[in-house]
Amino acid sequence: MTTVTATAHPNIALVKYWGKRDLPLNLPAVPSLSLTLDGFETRTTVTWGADHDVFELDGVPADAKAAAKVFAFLDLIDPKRPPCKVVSANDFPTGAGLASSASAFAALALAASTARGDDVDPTRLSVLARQGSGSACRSLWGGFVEWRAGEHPDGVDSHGLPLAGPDHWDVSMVVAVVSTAHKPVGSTDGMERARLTSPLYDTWVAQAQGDVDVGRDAIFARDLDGLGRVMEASTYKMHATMHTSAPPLMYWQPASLACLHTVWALRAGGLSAWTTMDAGPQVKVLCRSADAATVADALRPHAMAVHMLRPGGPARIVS
Ligand code: 2P0
Repeated sequence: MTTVTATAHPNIALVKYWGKRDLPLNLPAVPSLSLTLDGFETRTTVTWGADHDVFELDGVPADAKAAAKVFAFLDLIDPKRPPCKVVSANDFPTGAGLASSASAFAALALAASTARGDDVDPTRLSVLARQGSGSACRSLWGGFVEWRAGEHPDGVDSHGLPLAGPDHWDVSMVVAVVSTAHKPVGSTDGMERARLTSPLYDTWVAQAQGDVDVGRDAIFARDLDGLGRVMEASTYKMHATMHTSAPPLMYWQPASLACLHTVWALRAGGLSAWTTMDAGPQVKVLCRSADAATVADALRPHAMAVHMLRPGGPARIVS
């Protein structure tokens, strides 16, 4: 019996992942770029060899669906594994569009593989974490990460690649939390709905590689306006595939829209601040760290909570 605790941070996509070419393996239809964030964290303890399978999430026994997902993931690591105990906690809202599944499966991949005594090379763990939740493959690394779509049918070339560490660029992501309700439609179902029904889906897929190429160059050049422009373009093309799905899928709430217009008004006044949204109502704003407090003050009247987050580090073992 071995017990290991690992932590990982969520990541927010700068160029988005939305759509799968292989559902069971979480192989993406599009490449993506992300920023791993400090401040929010998942902490997961795995005991490899327990009396029976147990999964506790945020201090209580997890529901059957979440538990089944976690134990199926441990079966990928070892189909003949012993019963395991997994205790995981997020210090931010779970399942509300704040990338909790990304940090969750990155921390779980690292803790469980270490507890089993496996090789914990981050690229190998990234391939593994992707099978738990696609975006988790980007949370093994800190800073700016690319996830290439890959070509192999088994997904061996579909994993994160570190582009630049957290100290590369002094930017912040200001996160306006407008609702902590669990999302009504999960990302996997939303992506499939868009793939199967949105008339915009093929255009979305066709333009993604170009957006990643522009975004990567902007990251290397520390060009905030360039990165912000392509991040907003990717964000609203992705949401357009959701809005034009049948039935339509809209994660936005009235407060989300108020936040977007607030940021665009700041930008009209000369501040370089750029919006993004994921599969939930929260609004995230990329800006220089020196401008984060100004952005946060402007968003506060519309939000339940506002967080100013800097680039974060990689998933790591803590004990
Ligand atoms: C992203 N999202 O790139 C995009 C933008 C949400 C919108 O990755 O089905 O939880 O487990 O692979 O990774 C959320 O999707 O989905 C996500 P699965 P995941 O961050």
